[in-house]
Amino acid sequence: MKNINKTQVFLGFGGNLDNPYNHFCRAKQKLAAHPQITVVATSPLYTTPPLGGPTGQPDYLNGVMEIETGLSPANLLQLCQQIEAESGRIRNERWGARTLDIDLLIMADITVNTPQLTIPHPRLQQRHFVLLPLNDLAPALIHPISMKTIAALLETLPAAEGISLWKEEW
Ligand code: A4P
Ligand code: MG
Repeated sequence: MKNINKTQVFLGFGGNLDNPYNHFCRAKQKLAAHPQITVVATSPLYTTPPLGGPTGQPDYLNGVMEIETGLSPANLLQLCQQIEAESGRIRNERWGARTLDIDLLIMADITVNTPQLTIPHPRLQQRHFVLLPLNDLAPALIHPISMKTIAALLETLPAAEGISLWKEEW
């Protein structure tokens, strides 16, 4: 049986190189096959204009996945980074174009503040490309620091520009 000591986790997916949809699907298969992970749900996917980073990079594909896991935050980060590396991701500049980025957005009410890992993800409340798909999955989820729901955080942002629904299911 999978998952003794389950923690509910929301992972943010992003990518804008080399057909990111394929990388998302392969990453989902790898996560689902892991003995300590159950994939619970996936959000619709959105195309989103790049935020920050070098000018001229392609639009992103963004989505969110809900999982349950018995892995620690550090071990889950390590696994996500291994999956990113297997997708051919090369890290050269911050916020630069990438095949696959997997961020740990929220892990139940766990907070982590180490040089390698901050949970909840420190920028999630500023970003449509995170909050829109997270709101599709879990509008009533409470952010464990602001204590606001995802729906309430989304309402505080100005209207989204340039984001469009790309695919409902994956
Ligand atoms: N790290 C710390 N906390 C976390 C966490 N909660 N989840 C560390 C994942 N990683 C975390 O990340 C840099 C380091 O952050 C990691 O080594 C890890 O130890 P990275 O994935 O190597 O690089 P990055 O993603 O470029 O950096 P960063 O600062 O995490 O960027 P963001 O904030 O994730 O933003 N525009 C659109 N439209 N869509 C996007 O998906 N993504 C970014 C990246 C910028 N613009 C975007 C998008
Ligand atoms: Mg990242």
